[in-house]
Amino acid sequence: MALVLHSNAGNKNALKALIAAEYSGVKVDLVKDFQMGVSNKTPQFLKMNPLGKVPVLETPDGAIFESHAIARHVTKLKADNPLYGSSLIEYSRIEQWMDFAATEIDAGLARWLYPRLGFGIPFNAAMEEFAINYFKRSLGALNTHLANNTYLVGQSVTLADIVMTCNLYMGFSLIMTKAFTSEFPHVERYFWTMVNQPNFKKVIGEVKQAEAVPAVQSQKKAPAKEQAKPKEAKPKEVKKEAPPKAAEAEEEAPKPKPKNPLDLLPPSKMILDEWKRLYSNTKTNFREVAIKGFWDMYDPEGYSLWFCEYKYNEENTVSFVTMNKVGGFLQRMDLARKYAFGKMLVIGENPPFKVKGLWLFRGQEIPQFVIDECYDMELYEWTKVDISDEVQKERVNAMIEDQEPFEGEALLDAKCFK
Ligand SMILES: N[C@@H](CCC(=O)N[C@@H](CS)C(=O)NCC(=O)O)C(=O)O
Repeated sequence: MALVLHSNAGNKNALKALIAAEYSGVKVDLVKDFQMGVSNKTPQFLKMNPLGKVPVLETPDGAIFESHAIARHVTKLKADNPLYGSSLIEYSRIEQWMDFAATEIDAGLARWLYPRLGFGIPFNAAMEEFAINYFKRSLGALNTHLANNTYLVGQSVTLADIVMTCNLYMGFSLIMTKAFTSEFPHVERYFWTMVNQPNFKKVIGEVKQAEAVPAVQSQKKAPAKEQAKPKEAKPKEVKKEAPPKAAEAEEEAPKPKPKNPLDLLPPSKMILDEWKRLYSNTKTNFREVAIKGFWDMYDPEGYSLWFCEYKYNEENTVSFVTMNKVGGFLQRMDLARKYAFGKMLVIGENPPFKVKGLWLFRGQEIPQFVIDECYDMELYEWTKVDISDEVQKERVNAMIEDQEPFEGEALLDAKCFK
């Protein structure tokens, strides 16, 4: 019998096991046609979990409830699973962060979110203020840890990252707006990096950040459906008279995708793919072939060039964390592949490392959808290149070429977005 997970789809507690299963190569089937409030109240279900809560994992040896226990079980099915680290101290720290994710992040978030959604404790403004401050203290601690660590433990994804990200997911998608999370830039970077990992993306899909804190809704009778469908929940401000929708979102008819305004620009003589091909295929005489080819193709009316510089270079004290940060940025720029080319340099032999880059964008401005969708953009200072200035033009060349030394310093890393 295969492993069967009983839960509604998109439930952040069920996602933990499903993502762990992806990383571990374990097959876990999500039960079909699960109906929250019905399927989990049947006598058969209550035999598996007397509380009637999801998720529950049905195994050939019996059922397991509690999302962390389930995720641990799935992880342990793979011998020497790197999700559990590679030493006792790593294992213990993974457990530490899993507990932190449950007792600080999840519990802290629940004290803020649930009264607004009308679940459990009734809403009270003073209590909310206390809950937010308490939660911010936990997020602050997490942010401090992530300032110098790409992952919670060690140098790759562990079960702690899976659990933490799933708990943060409910917050990011339902109540933690950009205005709130910008106080915790390392948590932001961490969260968006995690949800964009292929094994996460496969399970969670596209994640959108809440645009507004949900309005206070009237108290629900049963305090149990709070997390029924965080994935489909509407993060937008709900009108007072509207029926509560956070947990039971209806299916919406798919809207036609609006055209990207960049596709409506007058055609350009510069074919971005041609430039990307030339860049990739030039192995020798880079200046004479690729750089010259770039300026021959460059269309200053259809495209613009931008320098960027990381605003918090003093924080770049660990080489691999800095390189991962830049790698995450390029991953998140994926949405702009049709409209952009970029070079990112990590500069210096010793910390703190400087991160500087050059970007070519379709149009005369940095595309608005890139600013809106890729939160890294605001971590950089952006300056439009003045191509009539030979000094700036030469700086463009040096960046495209990964010229070393760059501005008198060695390069630790150079990454290309193409
Ligand atoms: N600590 C449990 C929490 C489980 C939980 O609260 N599940 C909610 C949905 S996410 C539920 O099933 N509520 C239904 C109910 O309370 O009847 C875990 O991590 O699995």
